[in-house]
Formats: sequence, C-alpha cells, structure tokens
Amino acid sequence: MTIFKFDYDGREETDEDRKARRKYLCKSKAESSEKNRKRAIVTGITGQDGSYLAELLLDKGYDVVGLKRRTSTENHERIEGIIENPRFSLEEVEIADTGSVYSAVERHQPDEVYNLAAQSHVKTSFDQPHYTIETNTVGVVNFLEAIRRFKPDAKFYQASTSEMFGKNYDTKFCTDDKKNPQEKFQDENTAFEPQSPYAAAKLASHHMVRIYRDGYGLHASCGILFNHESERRGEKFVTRKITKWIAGFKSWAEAQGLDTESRHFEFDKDYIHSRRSSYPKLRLGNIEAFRDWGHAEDYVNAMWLMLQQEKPDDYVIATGETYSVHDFMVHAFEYIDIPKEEITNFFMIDPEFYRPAEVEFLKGEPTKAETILGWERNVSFEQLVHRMLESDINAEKEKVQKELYTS
Ligand code: NAP
Ligand code: G4F
Repeated sequence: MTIFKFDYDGREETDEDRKARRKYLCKSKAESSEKNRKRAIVTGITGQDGSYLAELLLDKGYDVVGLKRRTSTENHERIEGIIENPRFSLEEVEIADTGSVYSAVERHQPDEVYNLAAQSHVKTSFDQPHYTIETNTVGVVNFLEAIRRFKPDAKFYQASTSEMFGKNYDTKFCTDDKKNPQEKFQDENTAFEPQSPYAAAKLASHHMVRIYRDGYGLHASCGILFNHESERRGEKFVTRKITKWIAGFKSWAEAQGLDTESRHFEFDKDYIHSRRSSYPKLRLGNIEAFRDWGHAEDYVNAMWLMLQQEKPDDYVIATGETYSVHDFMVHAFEYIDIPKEEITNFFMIDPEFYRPAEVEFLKGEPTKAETILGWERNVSFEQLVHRMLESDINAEKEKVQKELYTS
C-alpha cells in the first residue's frame, strides 16, 4: 500500500487524510483497469455486423474504436445505443487509403482488429468492380501491412464469405433421406469458385490473410460467414427487402381499415388495388436461389471466439440449413396471414434484380466452429423471419403515429 506522509509522521490520521487515501486508491485502480482493458478496432462500424460486434465487445469490457468512412450526412442509426459509451470512440478512416489505415493502427495500438468494412452488395459489385476491389481487397492488405509494421502482435479478423464458394459444393451420403441421398454442403475444405467481383475480391483477401499468417506469423483469421440477417440488415438485401415491403403493405391496408386478405384487393401485373388507392407489388429477381440464413447477433460472437484462440485459423459459420428466397417469402407472408397459395398475387419477377452470374445454392457445415470454438447459434430461421417482420411492422406503426401527431 502507498505510504502517505501521515503514515510515518506520527500524527493521527484526519478525515482529510482518509479522503486523500481513498481518492488515490480509486484513481490508481481505475488507471490499472484501464491499462488492462483490451482495445479493439472495428471497421464497418456503421454497418449491421459492426454495430452488433461493438455492442458485444463493450459488454465484455473492451475499449472499442469504431472506424467509419466519411459521409456527407450522418449514418449512425445502428450505433445510437453505444455512441455515448465512454469506452467507445468513433473515427473517420477510408480503408482503401493506406495512410489513414496505417495511422489508425499505429496510434491506437489495438489488441484486436475486426475488419468488417466492405462494399458488401453482390449485385452492386458487377456495376462497380473497381471500387469493390479497392475496398474489399486493397483495404484488407492495408490492414495486414499496418499490423505487420506497427502492431505485429495484434489479432486480426477478416470478414470472408460463403460467396467465395460460388458455384461449388461438396456432397455427402445422407442415409436417412432415401429421396435425396446426396446432401449438398460447403465447409472449410470445399474448393472456391467465385461468381462475382465481390466474391473474387473477398477471395483475394482470404488468400492474403493466409499468406500473412503463414509468412509473417500474424494471428490472422478468416470467418467464412454464410448469410446473416437481422432487424438492422441493409434494405437492399433480399430478406430485409421482403420484410420491409410486407410491413409497408400491411400498414397501407390498415390505413384503409382493411386486413391483408386477398379478397379486399384486385391485382394487375405491377400493382395491388383497393377501392381507394394502389400499392406497388414487391419486385424480386431470382427467387429459386438457396441461402443458409442465420441471425447476425449469433455470428458476431463467432468472430470474437476466433480471436480468443491460441492459434489463428479459418472457420465456416453457418446454420447447416438452407431455404430458397421463395421459402423465405412463404414464411414471411404467413406472418401476416397470407397463405402460400396466394403470395404470387403480391410479388412480381423483375429482370432488373437478376445478376449476370448467380450463386444458386449455399448450405454451410459449421462442425469445425462448433467443435473448436464451442460456437452455437441461438436464433432459428423462423425466429429470424419473425424478428425482422416484427421490427419493420413496429417501425411502420411508429411512422404512422408520427404522421398523425404532426399533421
Ligand atoms: P454492411 O451492413 O453493408 O456494412 C458494411 C460497412 O462497411 C458499412 O459500415 C460501410 O459504411 C462500411 N464501408 C463500406 N465501404 C467502406 C470504405 N471504403 N471504407 C470504410 N468503410 C466502408 O455489411 P454487413 O452485413 O455488416 O457485413 C459485414 C462484413 O461481413 C462485410 O465485409 C461483408 O462483406 C461481410 N459478410 C457479410 C455477410 C452477411 O450475410 N451479412 C456474410 C459474409 C460476409 P457505410 O455505412 O458508410 O456504407
Ligand atoms: O440478399 P442478397 O443480396 O445476398 P447475397 O447475394 O447472398 O449476399 C449476401 O450474403 C453473402 C454471404 O453469402 C455476403 F457475403 C454478402 O455481403 C451479402 O451479405 O441475395 C440473396 C439471394 C441472391 O441469390 C439474389 O439473386 O436473393 C436473390 N434475390 C432475388 N431477388 C435478390 C432479389 N437479392 C436482392 N438483393 N434483391 C432482390 O430483389
């Protein structure tokens, strides 16, 4: 214990002395726990995964530096809940800009870096291939180099993707289903065959991470994450596009005192008509594609677990179940009492949403992550669909309330 002057000058300890001792002890305790706190950099902080991961790390006692790119208007909706947290700070970094990445790593000396920033929309990558490579490949190399130069013991997580498998899958013999003896799946040993500039850019980064891990001994891991969605999913991804449309349609019907039953409406190619007005149909592309959909909250936990391992490695994170876009719609429409047989009334196929090349089938095999990381998912497919719908329906209700209040 610290010796104060009054500890050895022989006089009685006063209230003032006791106060001074308490103050000193509190301060030094705070300083030492601050020193022991882990510091993480999270890129893509304003995105779906960035926001969930930052919440998880703050809950675990980390200091979190969130990196966002410069935008002309603020886009902090997903991080509203953490922005005032004293252990959270926000900084502008363009990840394709080498200098700004080097500077962030050198100044913050992070224990862990989670690289989630990306041009993450597959269809957009066909329209903007160069920009996609700048962000999704050059950005990753910038971080690997920055860590190698300025903080070689920092642990690095790279957001790889099931899109890298592209057309490819493996098969295994499935004894309990005679009709479908060859079950298709992808795991860590499945060969990659990317089908988009997005997937090719991510695959290049995936290899760069391995090269820096093997060549320089960096603790760098890739999570090969299959699709994960949430209430915070971007509105251009198919699941959120569907749940948002359903919420909007339900609200439109209710505003006219109608429920969602087909008998209230007439349908043409593009619109749903009531007596009073019309609502545009949901427009989709390839609804026969299959995806392995989980909830983002479960998936960010896997990212953290990977960086807590002694050895870096790559892991598939998935549910092991697959559903088509059509299946997703069936579950979602059922939630507002529109039966499977009637959903064709409400959507139309629009070639605009087809991609030049498609990934038709994804179904991950997460056994390695379950065994080594002890990872498990908690949110089922049904719960995911319902949570997204509930959130969008509530948001529509709030919008209506606000409009009523302000009109
Ligand atoms: P998201 O919601 O689209 O978030 C992407 C984030 O990256 C956003 O914060 C975005 O900023 C930021 N960003 C984009 N370009 C940037 C740049 N040049 N410099 C700095 N920041 C930039 O994506 P997500 O679903 O959270 O996915 C997180 C990561 O996991 C991505 O790398 C994605 O490719 C990968 N991934 C996602 C899934 C999935 O199903 N969600 C599956 C496998 C892998 P703005 O907010 O300003 O746009
Ligand atoms: O929701 P999506 O755009 O997601 P996609 O292409 O699978 O990519 C997402 O998951 C990847 C992991 O596998 C991530 F790496 C990536 O960053 C992103 O998060 O499309 C899903 C499927 C596709 O087959 C697409 O063709 O839905 C089909 N689809 C049909 N109609 C549509 C639409 N996709 C979108 N976005 N919009 C449509 O109208």
